[in-house]
Amino acid sequence: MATEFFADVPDRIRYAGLSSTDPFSFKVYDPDRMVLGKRMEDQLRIAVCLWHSFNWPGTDVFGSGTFDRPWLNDRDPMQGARDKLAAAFEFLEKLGTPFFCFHDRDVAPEGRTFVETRANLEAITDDIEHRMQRSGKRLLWGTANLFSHPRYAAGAATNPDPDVFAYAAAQVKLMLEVTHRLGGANYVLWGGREGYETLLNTDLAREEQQLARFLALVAEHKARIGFTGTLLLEPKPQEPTKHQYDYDTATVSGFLERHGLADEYRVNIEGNHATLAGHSFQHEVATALALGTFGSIDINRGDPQNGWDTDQFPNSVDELALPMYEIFRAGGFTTGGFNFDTKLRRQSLARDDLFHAHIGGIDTLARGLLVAAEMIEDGELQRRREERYAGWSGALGRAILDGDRSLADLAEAVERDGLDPRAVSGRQELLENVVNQRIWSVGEDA
Ligand code: XLS
Ligand code: NI
Ligand code: NI
Repeated sequence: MATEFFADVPDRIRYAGLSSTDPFSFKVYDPDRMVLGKRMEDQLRIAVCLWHSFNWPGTDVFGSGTFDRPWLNDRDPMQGARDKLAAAFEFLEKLGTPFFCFHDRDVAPEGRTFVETRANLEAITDDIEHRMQRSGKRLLWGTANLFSHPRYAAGAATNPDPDVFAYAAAQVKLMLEVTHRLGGANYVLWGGREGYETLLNTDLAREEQQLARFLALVAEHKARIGFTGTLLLEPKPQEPTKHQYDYDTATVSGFLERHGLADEYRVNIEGNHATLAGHSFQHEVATALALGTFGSIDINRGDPQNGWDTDQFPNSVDELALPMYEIFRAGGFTTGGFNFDTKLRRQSLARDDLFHAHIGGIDTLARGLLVAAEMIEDGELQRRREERYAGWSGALGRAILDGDRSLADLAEAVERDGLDPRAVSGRQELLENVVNQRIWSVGEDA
């Protein structure tokens, strides 16, 4: 495919400001604008995903693909893979964002044997490497697809058959090496089928041990090859399995502690997975930060009217302002970033729809960042939160936390000092007003 695929899209999507009427321009995302001491581009670290955006034909459970993705129908799958990369890099260069993410199977087809599959991936990796060198694009993370092929129907690491465990290990070893070779900033493991359909045929304790062993092997191999990126687990409560083991951030963090893996892994939090787990996106981010496991974000949203992973592009600053406040008040990303793990709607079948979706999502993130920065810089939320806990800096609070008071000591103090604490206002509505005021006022200057 020598010709441009997105021929109707300008060579570069540029910042044009809120008054621009050009749909192929950013209204808020201004890569060089300094926010909280860094360029906006370096704060947001935006990635495009090669699965939903380039390897998915727009199928749903009732119907076939609607999208115009000619490379998916090539009779020579390696030629199709190369054309797909050409289109993806054209997209990345025109969009102008720095990163991309992919699974092994997004970029290279399976062969008849594992040896052939490996050769395919290695050949395509050469191609990716050249394209990265030419374009300056970087790999936010790589991952292995351990869920699509029928061999993984009963899980990968948690499969009842150790041969499947071995196969998954071979696949992750290779993809970790590819990610290392391409200078990936992270490596992700999403436990797509690490879970169960029915407890009638499932040994929970055994499967937990298998999963822990697998993750320990991955961490060992990471050290062996000298990969310095971060290993990330991506929590999700269900879908495709009825119940997935990596249910949410708290579950994953507990699992890591239990198996001595807490220093090796962090989490990749996905907006829509948070809501599927019955949490808010802010809750998942805040929990990861509180537990010291925050790593990266798959940015998307669900639909409040249904309960599955609709992977829609983010479009609400109101929804993103608070999760972003959590991330940036904690200092922002280190190796992580915002990966657009997002799907177009099945009717969005024009080639340029992929641009409009990303442009809108990126502008929403940019605006969310500005709101978060405002809330961090003016410090009102932080000050009010600190005031709420001020008692813990006093003599009694410190003595309790330092372990200097027993239950009996405390009971004695209550009687001796006549303690009679009264409830104080949590000020929720006032705090919500503070947030809304920032959401409404940021950008007024633009
Ligand atoms: C699926 C997951 C998947 C991971 C990568 O729900 O979000 O896309 O991010 O395997
Ligand atoms: Ni994801
Ligand atoms: Ni998802």
